[in-house]
Amino acid sequence: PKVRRPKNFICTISDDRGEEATYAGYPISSVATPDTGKTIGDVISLLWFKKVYPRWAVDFIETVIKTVADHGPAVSGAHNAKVTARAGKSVVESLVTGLLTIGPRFGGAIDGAAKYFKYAYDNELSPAEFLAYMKKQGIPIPGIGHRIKSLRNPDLRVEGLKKFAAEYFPKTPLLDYALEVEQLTTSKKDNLILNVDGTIGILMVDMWRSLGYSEEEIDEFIESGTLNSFFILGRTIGFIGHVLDEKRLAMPMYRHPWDDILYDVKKAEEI
Ligand code: Q5B
Repeated sequence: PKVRRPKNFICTISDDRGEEATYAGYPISSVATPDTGKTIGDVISLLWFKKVYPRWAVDFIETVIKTVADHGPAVSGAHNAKVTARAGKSVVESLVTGLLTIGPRFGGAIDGAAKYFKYAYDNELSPAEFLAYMKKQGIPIPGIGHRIKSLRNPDLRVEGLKKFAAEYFPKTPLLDYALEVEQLTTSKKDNLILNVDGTIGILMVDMWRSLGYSEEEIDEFIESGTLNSFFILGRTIGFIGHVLDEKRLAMPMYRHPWDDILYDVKKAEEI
């Protein structure tokens, strides 16, 4: 009898053994060229979710990627990537230093926003109860707050995402709840808006629910970091742009000016 050799790796998303490699069963040629009508959103739905998503969901994914592609040179990740490029490092080395800043404060609050807002909504916490719950957790509410955006200086990316959802999503109960929370947080401080990370995380949950995913499947997406991956993928476009910009401009090595550092060094005591 044939004895199957145990495999060291399993792959459930793509296959390169035939004449043409496939993405979740679809030959690359059937999604790659413009005549197929398929976009990066379709490729993501195949390779990340192994499903053919309806147009509105594919378009939403694509909108998210385009929305987060860059937010200027001053943000943590772009700054790191630029400094690294100016130290003479390669594109990939500079890129990863930018990517490594993505986390709970910068760009990587998408998973956390989905997790905590979903928890609050599912457990029917009022916005005030949710704020009290988060205070007990001892962490800022992921998806709330921005360094430069506020009620007076609204984030038009967020407005764009909300407009898309209002037009194309079957329903947006979690976003509606998050906007109630935002009313309360902005009444305390006007930059405690629902930010771009929060809007993406929350709308992705609304999207997956409308697509018929189970709560367990959605929780698994959140726990595995799927949501932050949208920011990682999109912002990679911008970081590469900044790195190429540095190389094109042949900028010299960066050194931070002394007058922008508070030196507060005391002579170490002997012990
Ligand atoms: N407070 C984003 O803080 C920021 C609070 C809060 C309750 C909150 C902060 C935060 C959660 C993480 C999050 C994604 C660090 C942001 C992004 C992409 C980006 C970036 C870009 C791009 C900003 C001052 C006072 C304190 C705090 C209270 C602040 N946030 N309370 N829940 N969430 N948010 N990150 O302004 O009483 O004075 O002690 O951690 O969602 O990353 O463009 O820059 O595309 O690249 O520095 O858009 O909100 O203020 O931290 O000094 O706090 O507000 O407790 O209260 P700030 P802090 P108090 S989008």
